[in-house]
Amino acid sequence: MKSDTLHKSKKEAETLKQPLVFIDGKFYPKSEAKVSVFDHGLLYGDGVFEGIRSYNCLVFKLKEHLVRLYESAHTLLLNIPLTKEASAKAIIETLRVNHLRDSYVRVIVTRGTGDLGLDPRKCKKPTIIIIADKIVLYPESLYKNGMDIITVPTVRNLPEAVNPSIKSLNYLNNILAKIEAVNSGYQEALMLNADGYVVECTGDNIFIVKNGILQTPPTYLGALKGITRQAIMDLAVRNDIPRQEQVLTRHDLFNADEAFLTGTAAEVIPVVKIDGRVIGDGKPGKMTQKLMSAFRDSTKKDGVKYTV
Ligand code: PXG
Repeated sequence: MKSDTLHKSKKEAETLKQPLVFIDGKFYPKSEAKVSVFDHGLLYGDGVFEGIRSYNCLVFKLKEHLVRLYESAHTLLLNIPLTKEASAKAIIETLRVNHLRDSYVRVIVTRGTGDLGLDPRKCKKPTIIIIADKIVLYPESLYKNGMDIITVPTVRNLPEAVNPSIKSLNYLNNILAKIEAVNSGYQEALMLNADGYVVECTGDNIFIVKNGILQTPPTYLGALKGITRQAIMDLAVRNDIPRQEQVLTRHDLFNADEAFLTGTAAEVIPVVKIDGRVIGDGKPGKMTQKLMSAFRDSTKKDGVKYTV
């Protein structure tokens, strides 16, 4: 009996130390945070998600992330049973209960529990999950020295099939590309569309600098409308940097003066080699460094404040 009690209190203590995960309005310790095996998010990847960062108690671009989440869900005819305001409150509450000043928040909305069979009408209520944790995607040295990336054979999903603007739970297209890069000894994959134009990487948008002009592929070619991508475009405006959306080929990339990737998880990371071709002088470029620093400054100032 005694050891049972001891065991229980030890377990309780361990449970208390765990991160708390929001599921459908309640908080559960990580080990208890579970969804049904009949959830269509698991069975079919039927759902949407967002990755959001907070910096020193400021949630970066919260409104923009929520707009994209609700737009992705709208296209899937997935009715999120919370207003955007209520979702924002739930995100902030998740950060607060976990006492996280700097965090990576994953918001997931699945079609919900149904049965076997694709028909989404079987799922009566979407599942809403919010995880607040930390994420370190790449080592600091890559931010200092730049990345070496490779083009992979898997092309980005056709916008006419699964539009890459939908941030859906179905990330196999990106995962296949990531596997191909990793199998070849690279950390990140450059993805082309079915016409051979550059679109993006597996979890990041791509930019180049050519003759002082900042360029990124238009999203209609098949890229996600990245929130960090837009933040960089806005910073370019504020810093009088000429910028444009431009259809780009690998040749354009190989002959760029600078290149970098942007994403919530990766933030802004320089690229110094693509498919063995050295970009510029092989070091993170001046404009890249300027934008990296402007981006870092903006994460310290812009955002929705919370207290822990
Ligand atoms: N393209 C794709 C395909 C993405 O998944 C971005 C671009 C950048 O978008 P934002 O809005 O974040 O600037 C993303 C988002 C990961 C991870 O673990 C990556 C993303 C999201 C969540 C997790 O690598 N990238």
